[in-house]
Amino acid sequence: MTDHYQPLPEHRFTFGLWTVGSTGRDPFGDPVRQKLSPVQLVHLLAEVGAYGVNFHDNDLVPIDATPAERDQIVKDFKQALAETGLVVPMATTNLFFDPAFKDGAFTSNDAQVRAYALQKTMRAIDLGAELGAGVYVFWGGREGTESDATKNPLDAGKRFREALNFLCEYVKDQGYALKFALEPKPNEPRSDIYLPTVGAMLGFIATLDHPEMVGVNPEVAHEHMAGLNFMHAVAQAWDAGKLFHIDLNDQKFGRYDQDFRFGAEMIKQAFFLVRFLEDVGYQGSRHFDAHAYRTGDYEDVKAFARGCMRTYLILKEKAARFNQDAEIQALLAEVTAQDESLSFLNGGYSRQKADRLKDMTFDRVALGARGLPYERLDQLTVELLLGVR
Ligand code: GLT
Ligand code: MN
Ligand code: MN
Repeated sequence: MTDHYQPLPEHRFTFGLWTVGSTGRDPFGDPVRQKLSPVQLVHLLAEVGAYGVNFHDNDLVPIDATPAERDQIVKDFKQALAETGLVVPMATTNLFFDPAFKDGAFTSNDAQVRAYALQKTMRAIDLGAELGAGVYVFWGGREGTESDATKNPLDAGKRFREALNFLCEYVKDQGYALKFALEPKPNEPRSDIYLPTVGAMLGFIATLDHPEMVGVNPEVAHEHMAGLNFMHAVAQAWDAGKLFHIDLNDQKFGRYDQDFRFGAEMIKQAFFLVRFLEDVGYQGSRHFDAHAYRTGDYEDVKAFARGCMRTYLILKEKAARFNQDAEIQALLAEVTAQDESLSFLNGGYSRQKADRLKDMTFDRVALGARGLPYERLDQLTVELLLGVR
């Protein structure tokens, strides 16, 4: 029997080395799983059917590795990729773990730290480019404050802008085919992180020297931490031509960064997200930035990874069903029907149109009295998701 939900390369399912490689360490407890090497993780991902693997510089090459160690690690990693057929669509820099970055990297008050962060990122970009990455992510986990007595947000914004402008020029100078994707998060590990939402990042990108090279990497959990509708944020990024990458996972509102398996918590939101991505024809990676429960062993980690992809594919099938459901589509056609008498407003402003519109009379009371069948529409959606439709 064929499995409809089998992951295939065309689905572009990717995982970070840090995701399936999470040992379950948290602020309250030690690791519960043995650390696997990058090569072992590539084989694990191949076994579960992933298409690609992403990494931070130090997921692959330890921060204190010698050049000879680096070369050996990269060689072994490339061999594992060749053996399994996995690719590296995205790479990033770890600018949050080392104590040097305790007060930020590009936005640190310390000029030495900022320069070191730039140097570390250039080297990590070289590594990403060497392994074929087309997208380079920036998650500024430490770019923020506990107290606003410590840093001026205008200085921080200026420093962050200068760093990105410098790195865009570096990429152009090297001739790399690499685009940047900025990943917002409202807080954790800092009390407040600068540029906390997708909307904030989009506004910031417009102020860069090469905005065409820079987009966003929205993450489900990060918008949910801020209590926001993730699909709306993704839609805004898409509309701006800036959806360069996406981090899929799940999260309860109002919690710390839980990074749960995709679809583990908010099925309805996950459904509308998948439907959006599939309907608009998003071609980028479906990257799962999540990790298995701390209670699991590596068999459960595989179940977690398979679960992320399987839920995505089930929701994709549900989205196709939603789009073909006659009753749902009839209701949608009813509520979105065009009014031909207003078609003169199409195609933008003219003085004549404005005058004509000003002369019209609207029956405000009748407009307000119109019933909208949204309860029916939503219940049909829920029934479809619950599998009785
Ligand atoms: C870290 C963070 C993620 C980012 C990763 C990329 S690292 O796990 O929580 O959201 O996407 O730097
Ligand atoms: Mn997260
Ligand atoms: Mn992420």
